[in-house]
Amino acid sequence: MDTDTARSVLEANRRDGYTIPSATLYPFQWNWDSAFIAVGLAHADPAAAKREIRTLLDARWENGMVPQIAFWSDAEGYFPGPDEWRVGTDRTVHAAVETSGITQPPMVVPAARYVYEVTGDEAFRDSVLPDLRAYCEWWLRERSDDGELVWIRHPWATGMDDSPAWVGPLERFDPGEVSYVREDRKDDDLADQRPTDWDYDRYVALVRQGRELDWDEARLREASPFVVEDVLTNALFVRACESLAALSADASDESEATRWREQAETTRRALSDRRFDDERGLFVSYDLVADEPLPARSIAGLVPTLAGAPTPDQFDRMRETLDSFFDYDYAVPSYVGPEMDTDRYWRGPVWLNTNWLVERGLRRMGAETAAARVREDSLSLLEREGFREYFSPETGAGRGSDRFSWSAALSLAWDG
Ligand code: 2M8
Repeated sequence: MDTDTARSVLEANRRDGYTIPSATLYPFQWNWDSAFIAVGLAHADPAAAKREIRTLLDARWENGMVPQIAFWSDAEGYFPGPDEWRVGTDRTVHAAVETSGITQPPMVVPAARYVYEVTGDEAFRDSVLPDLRAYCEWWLRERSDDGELVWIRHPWATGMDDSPAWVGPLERFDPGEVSYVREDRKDDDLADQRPTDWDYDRYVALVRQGRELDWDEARLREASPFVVEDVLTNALFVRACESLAALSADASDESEATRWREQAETTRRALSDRRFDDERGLFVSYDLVADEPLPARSIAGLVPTLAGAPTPDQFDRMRETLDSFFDYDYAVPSYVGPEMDTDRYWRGPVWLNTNWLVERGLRRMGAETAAARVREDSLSLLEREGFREYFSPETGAGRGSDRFSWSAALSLAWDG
């Protein structure tokens, strides 16, 4: 793997204390992107890795939420920018910087632990622990009905924006007339690789509902047509709680360590007891508005392996399902099933970040051969196509933007 090029991509995308995902599509700090970037930088440039996490946590809202986007620089020409989100009435009520009004999967907590384990920097650990704790507390306080599983209220918050798993709840709601100008498809070549207008109308309508209700979680829980217990978010929440427990124990805070270890166990068990689809052989998300599961063969359903959630019987079933994901030249497609589109965003292409999560998950379950396949396919895609945003599982062709940060960063982590 070309580590010099990977480093140069990350350096070119670096801004003041953080790294943008892509210079052509995403020119601000993104939540889980920064987490994956920090994992890669932990090896190549530990000081930059620590800064990446610190800057992201500096964007945290007063209530503990770490936002999906922190607009540290001028957002003119980006849609939806701060004028659309209007976070807080005077726009700075919630945080030190303008942000979006949603979060993303809590990868920042395991990433902070990873960076700490590589660097051993206790000052870093002590600086981030209060923010990480506030974030996990926020999930439980604002985003859980039962103290077991957590929910999200926007497809963008899942990180897997146009996954076919979200079609059910999005279909049930009429966004009405939404007028806006998309900035993400100015490059015509991307039209077939980005989410459709049908999806975008609904994304924008949900943003406008959020700002009308002033991002009040209790009111949004009642009013939002999209309230989903996403299995990937919950798996990362388990990892977040485990990571918080490990960092707290390391800082000799035994009561916090016990508390988060227990929470990890509670959420892990709820995933296993309530979110495993035996017929499909993987975990499936749940629509809390319609009160029904969202059965889809999405890669999200494999990520609970990373939380150690499947029982041995469940994992035996998952091995059969894995075959349908491995039945492509390049593993692991983000979705397999009737709505698969091997070139379009989260509807089928292979992504490096979800591959990284699944590879580590399979390893946790002892499935070394399957894990090795995921790692090898990931590295050969990068070798073939460079640091593209996503790849066709059929042909391996690179898709989306080029010089994409987490692809570069994770190649360093796989190397390190
Ligand atoms: C994509 O999502 C953004 C909105 O957050 C977009 O489509 O504009 C997703 O791939 C998401 O997972 C990722 O964090 C983000 C930035 O790379 O892009």
